[in-house]
Amino acid sequence: MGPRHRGDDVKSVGRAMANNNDLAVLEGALLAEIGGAGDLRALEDVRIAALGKKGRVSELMAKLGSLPADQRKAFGQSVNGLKQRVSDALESRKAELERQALSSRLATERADVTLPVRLGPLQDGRVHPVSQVWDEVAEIFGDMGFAVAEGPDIETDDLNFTKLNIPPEHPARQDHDTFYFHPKADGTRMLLRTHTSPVQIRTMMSQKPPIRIIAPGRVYRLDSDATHTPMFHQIEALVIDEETHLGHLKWCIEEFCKAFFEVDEVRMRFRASHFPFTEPSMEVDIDAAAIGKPGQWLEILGSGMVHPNVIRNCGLDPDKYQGFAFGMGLDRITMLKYGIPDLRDMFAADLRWLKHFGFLPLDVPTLAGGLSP
Ligand code: 2NL
Repeated sequence: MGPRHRGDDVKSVGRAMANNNDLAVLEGALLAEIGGAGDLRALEDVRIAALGKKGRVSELMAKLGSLPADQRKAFGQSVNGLKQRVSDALESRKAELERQALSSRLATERADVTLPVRLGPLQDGRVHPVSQVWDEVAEIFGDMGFAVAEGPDIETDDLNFTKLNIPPEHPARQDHDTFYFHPKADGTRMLLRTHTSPVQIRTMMSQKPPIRIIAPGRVYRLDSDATHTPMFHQIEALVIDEETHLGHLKWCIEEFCKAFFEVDEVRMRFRASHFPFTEPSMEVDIDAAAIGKPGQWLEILGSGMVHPNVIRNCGLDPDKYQGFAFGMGLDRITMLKYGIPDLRDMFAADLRWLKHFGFLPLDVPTLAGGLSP
């Protein structure tokens, strides 16, 4: 619609003044343009050209004043009627174009919410097997009512050794191959904890029984060969109450082993052992059938009833309270469960190894959803 047409209309109105035929022609033309507008922008252009301040319908209204008085009313009514019908046509065409735009968007931007999660950047990252097993173990013991306790990696001699019934001259101190810091001015020596037991000591010193905790964490020993790294991961468990006994310990360990290795039965063997902080003490082996290799025993943890001296050292009455504790190497049970052959690869930060043995971030272990993917 060019300006030439517009001029013609105005001229014709000026000439014939109230020619209803002219109005009908204009209405037909406008309705055709509205029907022909292919999108919302084109339709808006049509609206402005018709009903805008300088639009063709508005200009007709402006001519009203120049008409003879007897024609004004009828002409005004005709133009208003035209204006109303053009507005209605614009409205309904607009609604139709909006419907079309929406359905074409819905057709092209379809989302199938039943598709598996697309990981995007998460695709490349992997959770370290030890982190995965850490979470698995926390899930199993959490289900049995244990809380997770954590403590500092840098500890005092007292909490790491003395309170655990390992006095200064005790030979077990040598067994632990401890990393010591330089002595402080007051003579005390800090160290890198050699086990997570100080976490349990702290718990016994600050909480009243019943106590049910696991303490996972990094531990350090001055030792490095094919089966030892100077930093490794341990998880210890502690239960203290008034009547906790060896039967509870055996049940708890058996339930853990079945849940962890995801088997219905596990054959176990308890061997007498010795730790300064437990009496009696037992090492626990499981039948390797649990990992698909029947016919061998696998040592998986050390355990025992907490020594009365340890309970007393933490300010609790050993005549009132008793309980059990056990400790195992997280790295070792990780290697056993997931068939990882070499300990030293575990901390080599080799991305190819991590891609092979690692877990997807969304494979969070839960008892309900299955512990391992
Ligand atoms: C092993 C043995 C063990 C404990 C850890 C413990 C902690 C407190 C009191 C008594 Cl506070 N015991 N922990 C007990 C027995 C064994 O670990 O071979 N770990 C790899």
